This record gives sequence, C-alpha cells and structure tokens, in this order.
Amino acid sequence: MKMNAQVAIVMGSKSDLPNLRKAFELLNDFGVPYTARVISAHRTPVEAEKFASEAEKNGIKVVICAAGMAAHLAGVIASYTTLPVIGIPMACEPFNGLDALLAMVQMPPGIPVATVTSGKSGADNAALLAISILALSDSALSGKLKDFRKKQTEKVKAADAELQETLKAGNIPS
Ligand code: RP5
Repeated sequence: MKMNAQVAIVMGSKSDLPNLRKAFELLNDFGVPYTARVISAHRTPVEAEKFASEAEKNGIKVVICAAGMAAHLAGVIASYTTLPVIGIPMACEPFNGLDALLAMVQMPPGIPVATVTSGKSGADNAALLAISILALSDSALSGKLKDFRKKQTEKVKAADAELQETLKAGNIPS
C-alpha cells in the first residue's frame, strides 16, 4: 500500500475497474493521494479483513468500495474499520445493479455504508464524497471543491444559454 494514500478504492473484481476510471481521475485532479486494491468479500475474505483492519493505521481516511451482484464488500470492509466507507453498487446482469444497490444500502443499524449512485456515475460521486470528507480538515481541498462546483454550475448555465439561443433562432435542438 502507498503509505501516504488517503483514499483507498477497493473493487470486488478487476472487471469493475473500467467503471471506476472517473474516481481515479477526480482524486488525481484534486491532488488526493489514493491507492487501489482488488479484494473480494467472498473470494478473498482473509484479505478483506486484513486490508480493512489495517487501513486506519496505514493512513487511509476514507475507503471507497465498488462491487456488483451480492455486493457485501463495502459492508464487510465497514465491519472491520470505523473509517467512513463509501459504496458504489456496480451494475451486472441480470438485475442491472439493483441487487448490489440493495445489498449495499440496506446495511443493518450499527455499520453504516454511504451508498452512492449505481454504476459509472457512482465513481464520480464516491470520489467527490470522499473529497468532501477530507475537505472537512483541509481548507485548500475545500476551496478546490467549491471551485469545482462553481465550474459545474457555469457549465450547466452555458448549456442552457446555448439551448435558449437555438430555440430563439427557430432551430431544432439536437
Ligand atoms: C462482484 O461480482 C464484483 O465486484 C463484480 O462486480 C461482480 C462480477 O465479478 P467477476 O465475475 O467479473 O469477477 O463481486
């Protein structure tokens, strides 16, 4: 494990990796050091326990867990650490992520998992939520997050302005 990593992204399978790209990109853009592991709650349970029980002492502040199907990864990781755990339900056939969503979001009282959007967009929101948590004690990071939000707002407003122009000109928006 990279010793200065603050965020750990854990995925249940290498097949989840392509859907997590945005999380890596965002953490990178915000300058948040991260590490990543492939650990399966069912297929490598010993590694899951070891990783989670050592995460805090290894300097990790937030754990992001992505898993599909009977997605117990985030819950199992959360059961071995008091660090905040963010879960991304991955979409798999035949239930397209509903199975993973319910498995993650329906944690029993006492062991919370902050479950975000299912699938690819979950990677964005998991990284942004991890950044928000870190920003509580990092004012520079908090500033970057506020700038990010401002730019995002500007983008939507610009898109709306463009749409209004198209309509005003009597063109069909595409
Ligand atoms: C979960 O099962 C993984 O997180 C993945 O989303 C899903 C399928 O895994 P593979 O069969 O692709 O390894 O544990």
